[in-house]
Amino acid sequence: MTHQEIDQLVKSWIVDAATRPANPRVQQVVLRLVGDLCKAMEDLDIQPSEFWAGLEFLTKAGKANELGLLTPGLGLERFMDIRADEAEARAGLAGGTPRTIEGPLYVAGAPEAIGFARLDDGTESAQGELVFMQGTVYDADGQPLPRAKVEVWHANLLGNYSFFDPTQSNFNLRRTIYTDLDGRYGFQTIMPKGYGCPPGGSTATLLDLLGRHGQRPAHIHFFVSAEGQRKLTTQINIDGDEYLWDDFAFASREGLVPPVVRVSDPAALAAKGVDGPFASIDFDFHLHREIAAAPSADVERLRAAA
Ligand code: MBD
Ligand code: FE
Repeated sequence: MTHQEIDQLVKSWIVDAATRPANPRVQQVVLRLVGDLCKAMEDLDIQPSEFWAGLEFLTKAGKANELGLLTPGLGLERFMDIRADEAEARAGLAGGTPRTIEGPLYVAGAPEAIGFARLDDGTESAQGELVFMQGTVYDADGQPLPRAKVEVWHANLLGNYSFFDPTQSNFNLRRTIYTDLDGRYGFQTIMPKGYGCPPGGSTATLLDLLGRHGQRPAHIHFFVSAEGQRKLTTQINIDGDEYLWDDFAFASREGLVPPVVRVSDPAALAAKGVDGPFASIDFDFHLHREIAAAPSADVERLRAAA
């Protein structure tokens, strides 16, 4: 069949078959996606057994709650970031801390603190590297933002996230920190390890067929929000990780790899009240002011809430 014939046929199913007013946006999107799929089936001569294998793959991925993992793995979450960056540039917004993907592992409702929090529950203190991370949240004019909301979450030493990993305590390595009156936030935690897609899962199986790995470099996630500012979704990567520029989720970006400073000077340890060396990471967040000309940066999606 020609693409034109396919378009006509798909329109007859999706549009002409309607007997009641349709939701126009849903109709538009479904018409396009079904048409594009039929064209791919025709062009690639996709056989029925292949079609059903694909459907069964998605069914299994959905049942295992892996569609939110497949999305970054196929680059689609990165693609939405690229489009958001382009929309902001068209609206005249430039500079600011780069965004990068949320990923599937945020949990709402983390314990709140003002200024400073400890993220880890101490269970991995003996094996993990102690980390202090701190900085200031600024608006587009370079003014510090008091009481900005900094939501932070990261993996443990096994690359696993609390809630999704039921062996961890509630909200381990997750906090909501409001900046102090100088716009500063800070936290103590343990150095995360990189994440790997669950072995044997749908995402890992597909990546294997594509000749790809399913590893992420060690990273720390953030949502940063404040009154009148566009919500920032971002991450920092831990410098030196072997996957730093080889992330299966394509989320590494210039500007999101702050230096990690190793501190062992006795006076500096004493000032922190710790008895061993630690890693220190300074990182400031620069937000954009909210403007109507750019699509909302506050992305709606179903998120876990513990
Ligand atoms: C993660 O920790 C993550 O951040 C992403 C994007 C995908 C899988 C695991
Ligand atoms: Fe992550």
